[in-house]
Amino acid sequence: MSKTTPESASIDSDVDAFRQRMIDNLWHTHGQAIQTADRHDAYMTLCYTVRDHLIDRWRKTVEAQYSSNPKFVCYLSAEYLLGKQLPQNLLYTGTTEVARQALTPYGLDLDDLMQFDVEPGLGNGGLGRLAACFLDSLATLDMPAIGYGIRYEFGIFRQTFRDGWQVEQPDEWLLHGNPWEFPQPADMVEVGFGGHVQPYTDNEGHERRRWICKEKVLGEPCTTLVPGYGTQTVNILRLWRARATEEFDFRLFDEGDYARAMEQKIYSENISKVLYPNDGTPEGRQLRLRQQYFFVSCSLRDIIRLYRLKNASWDQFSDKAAIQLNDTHPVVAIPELMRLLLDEHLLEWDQAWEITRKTFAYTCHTLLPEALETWPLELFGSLLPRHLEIIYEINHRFLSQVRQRFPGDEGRVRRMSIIGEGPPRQIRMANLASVGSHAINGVAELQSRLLRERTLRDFADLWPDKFQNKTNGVTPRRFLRMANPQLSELIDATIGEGWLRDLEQLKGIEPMADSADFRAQWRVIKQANKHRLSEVLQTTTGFSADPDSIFDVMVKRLHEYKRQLLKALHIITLFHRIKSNLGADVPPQTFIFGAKAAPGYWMAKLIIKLINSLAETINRDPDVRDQLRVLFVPNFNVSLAERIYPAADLSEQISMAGKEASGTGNMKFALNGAVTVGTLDGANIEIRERVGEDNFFLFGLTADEVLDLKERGYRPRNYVESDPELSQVIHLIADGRFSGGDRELFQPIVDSLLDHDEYLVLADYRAYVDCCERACQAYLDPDRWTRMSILNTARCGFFSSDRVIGQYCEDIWNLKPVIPK
Ligand code: NBG
Repeated sequence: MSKTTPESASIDSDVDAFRQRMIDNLWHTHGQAIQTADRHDAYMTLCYTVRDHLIDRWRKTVEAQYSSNPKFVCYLSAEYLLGKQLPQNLLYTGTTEVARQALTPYGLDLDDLMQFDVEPGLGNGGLGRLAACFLDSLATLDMPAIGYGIRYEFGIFRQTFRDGWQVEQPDEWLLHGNPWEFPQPADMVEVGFGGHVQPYTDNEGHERRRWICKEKVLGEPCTTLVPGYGTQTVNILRLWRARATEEFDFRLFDEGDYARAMEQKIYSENISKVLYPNDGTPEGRQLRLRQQYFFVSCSLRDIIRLYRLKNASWDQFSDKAAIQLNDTHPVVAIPELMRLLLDEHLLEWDQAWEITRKTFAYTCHTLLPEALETWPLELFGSLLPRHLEIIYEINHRFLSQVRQRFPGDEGRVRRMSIIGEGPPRQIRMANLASVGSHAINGVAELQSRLLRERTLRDFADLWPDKFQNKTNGVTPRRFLRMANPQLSELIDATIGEGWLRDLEQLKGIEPMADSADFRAQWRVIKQANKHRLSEVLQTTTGFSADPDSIFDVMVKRLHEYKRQLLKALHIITLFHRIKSNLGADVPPQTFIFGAKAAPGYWMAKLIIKLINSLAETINRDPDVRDQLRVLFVPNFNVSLAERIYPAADLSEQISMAGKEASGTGNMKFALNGAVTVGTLDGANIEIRERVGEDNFFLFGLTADEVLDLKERGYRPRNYVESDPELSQVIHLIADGRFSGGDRELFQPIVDSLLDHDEYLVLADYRAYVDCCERACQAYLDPDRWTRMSILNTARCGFFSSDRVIGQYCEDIWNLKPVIPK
C-alpha cells in the first residue's frame, strides 16, 4: 500500500476486489472462511473468481451475438484436449499478478495452487488438441462458435510403466470436482436407440415414417467457457453427459434385487463413461457407435433450438449454422439431421437434403486406410434403424448420379457406394461424409493432395471443387506464451506483443539471428528451459538429464507408422559404436520419448518395452552413459508437452512419408526453436519450406518413392545384408542384448522388420543415421545452431491456428466476427 503511482493504485484496488470476490465465493460455494480453508478449497475459490471474470465477458458476448443473429460454426468433435484451464484463464483475463498478490496474505502461493488444476484429457492426440486450438482461435478472432463433444467421466488413461511395460490406469479427472464447467440441466435432451420404423400417413395424406425407439437416454450439457486472447469474446464448449431416464427400477428395487434395479441406469450412463483410447484405428464396438450418435444427436437438437430462437423458416438454416465434422467420428450427424428435418419437422426430402449438404463440411485427418471408420450394417441397423433407411436413400440417389456421370463404370460405383459389400456389409463413414458435405479438407498440403489422388480419388473426380487444403496450426498463446515465458519476454522486448494475435510478426526477430548478443540471450533461455525440464524429470521419474547434452525429443502417440522404432535403431547404433570404441566423437545426447500406446495395440506396447529396456541398459552402462541417456517419460499429456517443447534442441518427425496427415507437435517444437529432423511428410514439408532447407535436417524416401518401392517389391533383408552396421544393430536386439539374454522377447519386432517392415524403417535407416550425425555436427557449432533455432521460431508464424481458422471462416464457413461491446 506504500506505492503511490496511479497504476499501482489501480492494481492495488484490483487486488482488493479480487480478494473480496475470492472470500465471497468461498463462503457461497463451500461455506468456508479463507482463514480455515485448505489448499484445495483455496484453489477452488481462486478458479471461481477467475471464472467470474470470464462470465462477465461471456454475458457481453451472448448479448452481442443474440442481437445480431449471426452465423455460427458448430464444431463437432469426439475429442478435445484442452490442457490446464487455470493458467490459461488467468492469462486471458489478465489476472495472473492480481491473483498472486491476492493470495499472499493467506500464505497461499499461486504456483502451488496451480498443481490442483487437472487437465481434462478428453482426447487421444493431435486431433483432440487441434480441436482445442481451434476453439481458442475462434474466440480470439471473435467468431460465433460452439464446440460440441462428450463429457467423458474418464479421459485418456494414465500411463505408468511396470518393468518397462505400459500399464493403463483410469483417469479420474473429476474426482475433486471441476470448477470450470456449468452443468445446464435445463437444456437436457432425449436421445433414442434401437426399436423399429413405422410408416404412417400424415394429416395431408403424405406417406411418412417415424422411428419408434426402444431405449431412451438423456443428454445433459456441461458448458466450459472458452475465452479469446486480447478480446472480450468468450465462446462455449458444450460437452454432453449421459443420464438415465430412470434412476432405478422401482419394482426390482422393492423386490430387493438392487443390482438389476440399477442395470439400466448403468447401461445408459456408460455412454459417456470413458474415452476410447484408440488413435487412428477404429474401435469396432457398439458402445463407440452409441457414443457417436449420442453426442451428435444432442448437439443437433441444441443447434436447432438455438436457430429457432431467432429464425422462423428453415430457408436460412445453412446461412446461420455451419457444422464442421472433425474426422469421421461425428458423421452420423448427416443422417441424423435428415431424420430430424424429415420426421420431426416434416420437410420434404429435397429441401432437407439441400439444407444438410450446405450445412456440413468434413475434415479428414488421416491417410491410414484402416482409420476410415466403417460400421457393420447389422450393428448400425439394430441401433439406428431409421438412419439406416435414410442412408440407403442417400446412397440410392447418389449412385444414380455417379452412373449418370460415368455410365457403365460399375467398379467406380462399387468403390464410391456408402455401403461396402463386404462380407460383412459395412457403412463407410468417409464416403457418407463426402456425399453429405459441401467441403472436404485435408490438414496439410501433401495429405490434401494424397486424399485427392488416392484415398478419396473417385470423389475428387466427381466433385473437384469440394476439395480443399487447410494446413493445421497451433495456438501461440498456450504453446509459446504460456509454455515458454522467458522466450516470450525476449520476443516482446524485441518486437512488442503483437505476435500473440498475429504470429507472422515473429518475422521481426529474423534480423536478430545476426546479433551475437541476441543469440547469447537465446541460448541462455534454451538452457534455462532445459534445466527446468530436467528438474521436472528428476522429481517425477528420478531420471537425471544433463542440460549440456543435446535434448533429442520424440513425443507423440505410439504408432508403427510414426517410427519410434527407427529412433530406437539409431540409439542402438550409437551404443554399439561407443561399445566398439568407435564412438569417440559422439557428443553427449539425451533421448527423450513420450507416447501412449492404444491398450490393445500389442506391437506398440512391445516397442515401449524395447525403448525402456534400451534405456535401462544404456543409462547404467559406465562406458556409454556419459554420452547417451535415454528416458521414456510416462504419461505424456498437454501439461508435460508444455514443459518439453521449449527444452528441445532436436525435434523428431520421422514418420514414413505419406502416412502422417499433418502433425502439430512438429509446429510446436519449431515455434520454440527446436530444429527438426524429419521426412517429407505431413506439415514437415511446409515447415521446411518456410524455415529454409538449411535450417531443417531432411532425410528419407518421399511419398512417391515409398509407393514406387512397394510396387517394385520391397525386400527389407536386402538392406540388412548390405549394411553391416544395421546388421549388427538388429543382431543386438535379436540376441537379447537389451532383454537380459532373452532372445524371445523382442523377436516379434525383429521378425516384423525383417519379414515385412511395412513402414520402411530399414529402407530409411542409413539416411536417418547419417542425418542425425549432421544434426549433431551442427549443434557443436553454437553460433550456427542458435541461428538455426532463431530462424525456426521467426519463420513459423504461418503455423498459427489463428491463420487456419481465418481460412476456414473465409473458404468453408462464410463466418463473420461479432465483437462484444
Ligand atoms: C491426426 C493425424 C495427425 C494430425 C492430427 C490433427 C487422427 C485421426 N489424426 O497427423 O494423425 O496432425 O490428426 O489434424 O488422430
